[in-house]
Amino acid sequence: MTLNEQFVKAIEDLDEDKALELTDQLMQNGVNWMVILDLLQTGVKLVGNRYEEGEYFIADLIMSGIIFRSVIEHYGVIVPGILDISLSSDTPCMVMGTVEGDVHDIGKDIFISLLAAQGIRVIDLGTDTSPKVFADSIRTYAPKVVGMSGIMNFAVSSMKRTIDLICQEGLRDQIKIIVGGCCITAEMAENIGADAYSGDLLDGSALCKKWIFETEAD
Ligand code: B12
Repeated sequence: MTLNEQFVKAIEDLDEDKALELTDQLMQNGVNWMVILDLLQTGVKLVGNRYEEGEYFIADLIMSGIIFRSVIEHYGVIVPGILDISLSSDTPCMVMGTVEGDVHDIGKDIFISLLAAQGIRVIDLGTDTSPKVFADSIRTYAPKVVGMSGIMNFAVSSMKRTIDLICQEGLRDQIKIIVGGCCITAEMAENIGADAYSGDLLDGSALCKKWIFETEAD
């Protein structure tokens, strides 16, 4: 079995110690963190499959989330706690949340870390974020961009309700909206009225950066 396969298996088997040990080896071999992220996602998908098959339970899903975070933190990608306050309040900002009904936040947090690393102040609205909280946050923080994350199948309808409310409240012209997460595709994003979808964190963060600094220059 290759090192990559062993790593995926350690995630699937929920063996945190092994996963961290293999993370060190992958890092020593100079493996890029985006590759590690892909491997992690493969591993948690296998955990999800075993959950669907009735072999794993909720506690196992929770454990897979814990291992995911601990590997990423071990690698030094997520910097918990300093995201909102590390940049001054006149730094251009965006707001970002997991949409109503959905509590999955690992993808959102990684995206926020990446944005923060590029000098973008990100207001994290957390999980299960109602359309009203999104709309209120636009009035409160005047962001250039609103980001929405969703992983449950139903999350796309939460995204739509959120965008509809933003339009009804006359706030749509002030912002760009990017959506992501495995509940949604580019076509769906267009249908619900988002400006962009990105399945790729680097492309997504580059787009946010472009939007924020383009509108800054206007
Ligand atoms: C860990 C996990 C949990 C943890 C979450 C911990 C946490 N803090 O997030 C807990 C235990 C809480 C959980 C709960 C539940 N879960 Co769950 N969970 C998972 C699991 C195993 C991994 C998810 C994950 O973190 N993936 C890794 C991250 C990094 O991936 P990601 O979020 O997709 O993000 C990536 C991209 O999508 C993108 N991205 C994400 N957001 C955004 C936003 C933007 C703007 C951009 C540009 C990009 C972007 O960037 C990331 C990196 O590429 C998945 C399995 C799977 N196949 O994914 C099931 C899974 C998602 N869960 C599932 C289910 C059924 C549930 C529960 C209903 C279980 C239950 N009976 O209670 C609850 C739902 C709770 C709720 N209402 O939300 C199903 C969902 C079915 C569906 N599609 O609707 C899955 C697919 C498992 C399965 N195969 O059955 N879960």
